[in-house]
Amino acid sequence: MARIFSGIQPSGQLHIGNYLGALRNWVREQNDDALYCVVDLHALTEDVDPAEVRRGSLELAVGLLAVGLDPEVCTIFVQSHVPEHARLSWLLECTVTYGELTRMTQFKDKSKRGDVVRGGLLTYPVLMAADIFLYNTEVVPVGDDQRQHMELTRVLAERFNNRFGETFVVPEAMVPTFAARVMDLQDPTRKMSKSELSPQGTVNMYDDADTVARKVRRAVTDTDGEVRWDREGKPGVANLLEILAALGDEDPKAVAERYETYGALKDDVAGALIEALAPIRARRDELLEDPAVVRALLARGADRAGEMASVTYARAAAAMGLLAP
Ligand code: ATP
Ligand code: LTN
Repeated sequence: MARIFSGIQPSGQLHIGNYLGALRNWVREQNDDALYCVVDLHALTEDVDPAEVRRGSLELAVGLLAVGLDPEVCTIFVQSHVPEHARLSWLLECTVTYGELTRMTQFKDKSKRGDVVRGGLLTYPVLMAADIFLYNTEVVPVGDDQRQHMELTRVLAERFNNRFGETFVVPEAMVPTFAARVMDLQDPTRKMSKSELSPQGTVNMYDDADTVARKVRRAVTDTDGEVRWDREGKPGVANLLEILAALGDEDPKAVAERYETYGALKDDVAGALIEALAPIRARRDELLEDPAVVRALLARGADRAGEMASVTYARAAAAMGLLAP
């Protein structure tokens, strides 16, 4: 069984892009060698309210359980509970170059948005690499937007191994074929995102049925009127087709053939989303009634993760010449 690791930030609300691009695959791939992490340190790279981060971390852990991760099968934990993430990140910062970091498109996009650009936003992908290396990860299930970060991660592993001796496993990204980049329903040229404020263009995981139906009905399409899967030429329609295809494990081209009108397509997209999200919302409501259970489970997850992480960190520190304590 391959060692699997992935992470998600506790900033903002979970949306169907997170679900189709990442979480659904986390659930499918979970095994007792899989670790899933609430990356709270990554959330600090943008302007955040401390109370929101705290609340968001627990709520996100609840969300991971609600989508179907089973803590008896995989390990679920919070990044800051395992101090080796930040410690290994520093070692790796001393191997990455400034040019490599400033070339990252996510850094370029996000640094344009705010009025200050903090160091953590620049070094964000290095912390992500540390997350991955600590557990000798082989496979990282992520959405399409993380491809560039994964490429840098592989470069850092190879560079470290060449310079300091075989230390890290070189990981592979696992990106779904369809719905790996779910687009904003109001602006289908932009990815659906937690941090971009586009409430009408974003279907949140816990939206009720009426809200989901309204957002899908108002989704931007085009004036051509033909249902066809064409990501470049018809991004709005292609996005709806991919959402429906992913939910039914089908090919979007085959799905397109079944529809004559945008209206019928939208009805079915809304229906499929409502059906998929309802049980998740119900489980989340149940879990929120007893947060102490979730916290206990996160503590157990951090213990398990910490044991592995300390071994890899010690190996990397020794390889770079740090004197053992
Ligand atoms: P941000 O708004 O800060 O970019 P986000 O919504 O991308 O946040 P993350 O925590 O960064 O959320 O990502 C969690 C996982 O969800 C990642 O694997 C990411 O690739 C995936 N993901 C995020 N947005 C989408 C999307 N629109 N379509 C498909 N996958 C996505
Ligand atoms: N950068 C990722 C979140 C993330 C991650 C990771 C994903 C942080 N550490 C390790 C996979 C593996 C994002 O989705 N924005």
